[in-house]
Amino acid sequence: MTAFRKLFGMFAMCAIGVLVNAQDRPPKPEIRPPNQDESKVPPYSVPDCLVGKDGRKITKAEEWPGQQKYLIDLLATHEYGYLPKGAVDLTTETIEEGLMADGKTIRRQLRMTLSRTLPNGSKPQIKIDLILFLPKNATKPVPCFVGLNFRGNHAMSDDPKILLPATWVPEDSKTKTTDGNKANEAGRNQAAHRWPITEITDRGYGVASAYYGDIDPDFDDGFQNGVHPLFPEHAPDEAHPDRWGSIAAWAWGLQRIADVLQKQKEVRPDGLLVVGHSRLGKAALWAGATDSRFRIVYSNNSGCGGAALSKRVFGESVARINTSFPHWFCRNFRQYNDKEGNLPVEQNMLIASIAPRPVYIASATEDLWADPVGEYLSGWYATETYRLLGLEGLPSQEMPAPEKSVGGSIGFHLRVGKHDILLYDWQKYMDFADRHLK
Ligand code: GTR
Repeated sequence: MTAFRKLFGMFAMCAIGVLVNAQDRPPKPEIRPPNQDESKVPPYSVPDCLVGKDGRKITKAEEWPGQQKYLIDLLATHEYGYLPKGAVDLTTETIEEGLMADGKTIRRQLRMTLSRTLPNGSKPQIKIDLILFLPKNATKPVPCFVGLNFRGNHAMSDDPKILLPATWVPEDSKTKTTDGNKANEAGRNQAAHRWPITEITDRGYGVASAYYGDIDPDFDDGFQNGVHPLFPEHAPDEAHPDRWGSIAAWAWGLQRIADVLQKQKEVRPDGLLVVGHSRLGKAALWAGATDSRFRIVYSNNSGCGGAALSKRVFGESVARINTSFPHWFCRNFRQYNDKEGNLPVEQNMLIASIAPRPVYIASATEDLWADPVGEYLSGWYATETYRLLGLEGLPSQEMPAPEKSVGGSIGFHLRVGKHDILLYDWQKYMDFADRHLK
């Protein structure tokens, strides 16, 4: 065969490949271009968190628990999907413990094994590596922040003792992974700016984290890995469009971590503070809404599907998030792609569903993709619920100036800068916890 014919053959094969592939794949949906111009926000109305199933507005605090359950059911059905009901066997072993270089923080690494005997006799299991940092000099159990991390526990600090995740990690500039989605040493310390560990333990708090990929690797594989094999009877499919996606799976994982932390003698069992940044902020909100053991809930730049109102269609939209991340929400949520007006739920309901527990929303000035105004407004539109319960939410409909922390049982600040979680945010989170845990 001449070189020309070889080349032509290869070209023809590629062209056929492209054609076959194009036929296999559903046509790419047209998504509205993202809007980041306040004057182009469409007219919208925010659902009233206090209007019940029967259309009546509740006016008494005693009616709240029923209404709260109703809101959570709506959010599960249309957006996040229900968590599985079945219990798992959970064992924990301490695999490493020591003192951090600061000389005042204890580092404890725990391996959680979650398993479940299925009707067919098989016993799938997964492992989650939990890392816990505690103030060495604490004289009594401490409140403890708990939040998942994006790239592995070893990315939280330069501490060489912190173990690398054994599970799938993305190959990107932050994991510095080049060899088959395996974490390596180069990823150590890459996210340390997000975890000011010594500053946290200095203020008398613990902080616990696990790599979110240990719970559910963040790619669309039809729910084959992570915690999903433990619950085959709860697999999302066309007939069950209200079953969990990955955000709910991460939330479920946070709840299993709470099971473990409540048994650590240095941790105040009533002092678990769930926190998360961005997609993990969405997970923290859903974990907090569905599990009242989380005493305070923190959303850091959680944006669309987190604290930001969907109906403003500002920055990331429902269609865009469902297209980029088809595995995050339940299937029902896709009905609202470019039809936010039809949504029976809104993110103020998510914030309200946490009441009467305190909740804090943090945004950043340059993080327009996450819609800071929409994040603030969901807190504002949840404020009436807190007031019904005799608590203060946010002070007004007007978003405060940057770097001014406001609110009562709903807190808010707008940090100057980019999409991130920084020491400034943590300082406000600890101030808020100081106030509410007294
Ligand atoms: C973006 C996504 C956001 C947010 C962010 C993150 O790509 O559009 O919703 O979750 O990722 O998690 O960093």
